[in-house]
Amino acid sequence: MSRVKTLGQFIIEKQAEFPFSKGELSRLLRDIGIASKIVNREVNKAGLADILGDVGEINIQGENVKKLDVFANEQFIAALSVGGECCAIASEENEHIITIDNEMSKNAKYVVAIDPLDGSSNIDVNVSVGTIFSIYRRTSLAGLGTNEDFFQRGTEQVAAGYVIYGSSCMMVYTTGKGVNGFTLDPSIGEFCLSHPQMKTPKMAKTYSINEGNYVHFPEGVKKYIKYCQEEDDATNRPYSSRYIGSGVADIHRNLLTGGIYMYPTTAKSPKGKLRLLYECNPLAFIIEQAGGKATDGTKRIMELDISELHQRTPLFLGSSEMVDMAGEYMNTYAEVPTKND
Ligand code: AHM
Ligand code: MG
Repeated sequence: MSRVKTLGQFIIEKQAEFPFSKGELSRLLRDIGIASKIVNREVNKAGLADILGDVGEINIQGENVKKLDVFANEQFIAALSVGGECCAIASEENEHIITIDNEMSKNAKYVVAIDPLDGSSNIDVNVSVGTIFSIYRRTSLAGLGTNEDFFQRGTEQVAAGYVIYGSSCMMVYTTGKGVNGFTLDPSIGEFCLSHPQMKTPKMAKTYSINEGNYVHFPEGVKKYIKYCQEEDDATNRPYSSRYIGSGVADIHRNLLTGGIYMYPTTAKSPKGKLRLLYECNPLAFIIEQAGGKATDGTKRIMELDISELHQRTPLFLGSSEMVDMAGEYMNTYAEVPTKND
């Protein structure tokens, strides 16, 4: 008897726990899993661009070679459009929502927000990238999905997850009952349950932030970084700095081993860089379900109001005691103006 449990089997088992469930959410998760396998296949070929053809060229199969983030966006939109469970998609790649105008989807229950390829500046250098997704129940009654369907707090998420295209490909998701991770076994083409009920340590010694922006950070962040760097045996400091610039990869590492990821306000991004709808809320849902925390420095990410699809927010996410400590620094130095030191 095989002890391997595939993503498909796991989803069906979970669905059976809800006797009145019609399986729409299960099918939606399955569709996202299928699209991510196709994206993974292309990400794995990224280094072969010179052989297979550069972006904009016609490759040896006679196909137009597309940028991977465009390709990923198209794959997820296609997968979500045919399933009939989703009536609208909000994507980082599209200014406006994409409504799915067919008979089945018009009355679908769910909307999906997605960052199809996060960390895309890392593709050309063979560093892990990821997909982030978030699923809400629509608030409009029927017909085409609307912007308002997406203007819900993160606490209303029905499910959220990410896929990391790394040294192995993993899908990590939650439906609000813990977090489970599945690793793609390329030999059978299936995501297999490898990390059941993931928990993140409450305290750790890794901080992740783009310190190149240091001079423009709020005073509280500067002081917290200095705290992380001080020598103190009792609290295991100095901490280690780990930042690769691919949010899913940095956050996945910190989820497994503990740590804090920060993207505060900077001069270039005075409201923060990351997007609330399809980056921060889903990542916050996952980290909270794993026992961690996510704030904008003071307020819980999942309780922030949203009025724009591409709204940005600062993000402090990870081990609960580290996020609390960073929040204390933010509070203490809230009134101090940022100075270039
Ligand atoms: P993207 O969605 O355009 O890829 O931007 C999001 C990414 C995150 O994955 C990453 O943590 C961050 O932006 C890196 O930004 P920076 O290069 O400013 O440090
Ligand atoms: Mg992104």
